Amino acid sequence: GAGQVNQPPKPRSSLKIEGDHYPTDQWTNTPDTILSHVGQRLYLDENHPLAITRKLIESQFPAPVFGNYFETNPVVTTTQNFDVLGFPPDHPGRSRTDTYYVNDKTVLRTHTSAHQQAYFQQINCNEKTRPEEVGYTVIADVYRRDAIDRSHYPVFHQMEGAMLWKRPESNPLEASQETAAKINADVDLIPRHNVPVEDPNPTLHPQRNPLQAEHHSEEEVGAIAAHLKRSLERMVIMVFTEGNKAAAASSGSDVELEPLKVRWVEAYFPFTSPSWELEVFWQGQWLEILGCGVIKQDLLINSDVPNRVGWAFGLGIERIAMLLFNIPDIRLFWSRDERFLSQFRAGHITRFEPFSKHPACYKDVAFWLPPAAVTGGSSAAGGAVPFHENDVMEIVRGIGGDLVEDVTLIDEFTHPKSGRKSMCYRINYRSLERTLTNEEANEMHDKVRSKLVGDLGVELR
Ligand code: FA5
Ligand code: MG
Repeated sequence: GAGQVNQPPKPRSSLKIEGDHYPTDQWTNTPDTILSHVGQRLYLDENHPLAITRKLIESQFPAPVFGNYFETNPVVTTTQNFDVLGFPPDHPGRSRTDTYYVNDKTVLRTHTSAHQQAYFQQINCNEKTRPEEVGYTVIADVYRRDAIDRSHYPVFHQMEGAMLWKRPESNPLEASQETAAKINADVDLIPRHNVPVEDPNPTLHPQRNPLQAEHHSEEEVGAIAAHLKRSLERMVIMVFTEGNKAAAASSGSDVELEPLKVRWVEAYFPFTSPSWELEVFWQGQWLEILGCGVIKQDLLINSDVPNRVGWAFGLGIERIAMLLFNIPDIRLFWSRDERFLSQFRAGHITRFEPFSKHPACYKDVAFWLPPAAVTGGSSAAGGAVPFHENDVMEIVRGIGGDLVEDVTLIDEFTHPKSGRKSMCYRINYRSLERTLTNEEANEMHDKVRSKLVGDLGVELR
């Protein structure tokens, strides 16, 4: 009943994850609802759409140049997830509002980049036995406190990929023409395509997308960027073509298919420069599917491969699978419903047939922030906690779980006299599997309301 919510959660002295016990502390913010997703390895379940998508992408990054790997344990150190990659101490990604901490030194990885250093070291270790393997892909489950909507889920899957080239041992900058020529020869090996791609910005921009001038020449970076972009464009075009073939087959006639629209956008990551994101136009909007760039040389130097240069990318597998199978809601990937699972078979790309959509149930909650709270800050352990929207998301997720389709801020204002701030969120309660009763939705909503008061100190309006 609703009474339960006001009881403080049982303090846990340790968290058990993949068989290991981790002591908790004031940084711990990983709830059991999140831990229940650990170890499912959906990407190995060969008839699951995430596994089918993994195989398809891996086929674009084949042996002997690439090894295709996976990482089952999501627990990594803050060093691996942030420090090694050059995240500054005040980067918002480090905050407890964005990341699930196991304790102050350990997190659930927020991206597969947490394994970059280990895979670069592996390339170095394998130099004698497998010198031709200079690239890799690695797929894993990743965890983020994030918004709630149809393309965001707190647990999702990323595939990281990277490829390195060897430079001359001495004066690599002086011999950069040679390195660039070698990389350009590899660019020519990637088949061309004729899909127009929007790419309005120059490869390098002195402020927004700088060259690592102390390490790289413009020729080298131009060649690496060309290889990176052509490899990823080809992968996306292949995925989209497979999806369109499936669409044509399932409709049984030659329907007018929406042409593929792709664009490159400048981006920033602490561990690449220059950096980009690739977006695909899907169902009326631009959907970001991956981030990538030229690997920071300092990271390669610290990972036992100082004499190599290269690129890396990280993509959201669910985002690609949604395009491929036409899956409309990211929650479906976790469904055990046979009406979902029975539609997919290893090696086959088919269009998802939605089962009847159950009615939405919208409930609003409006509240005043506590007088001291300000928005937009990041919370540090121990100190006064500023209001952060992700805390609202986490409360809703903890109570509604997969019965919540999305949460949107519909109103926000500051009272002219008191200066207090009011927020109104609209929660859409909708099950993928059945019709929710209004009583059920009300019960969840009441719990959300009291937990907002209890945990965030807001005043309901
Ligand atoms: C990263 O995570 C970088 N590590 C990517 C990278 C790797 C850059 C290597 C450079 C070199 P980003 O936070 O943008 O970047 O996430 C990458 C992709 O994960 C996004 O493009 C998107 O496809 C997917 N993604 C991000 N958040 C979510 C979410 N909550 N639910 C589902 N997919 C998501
Ligand atoms: Mg991004």
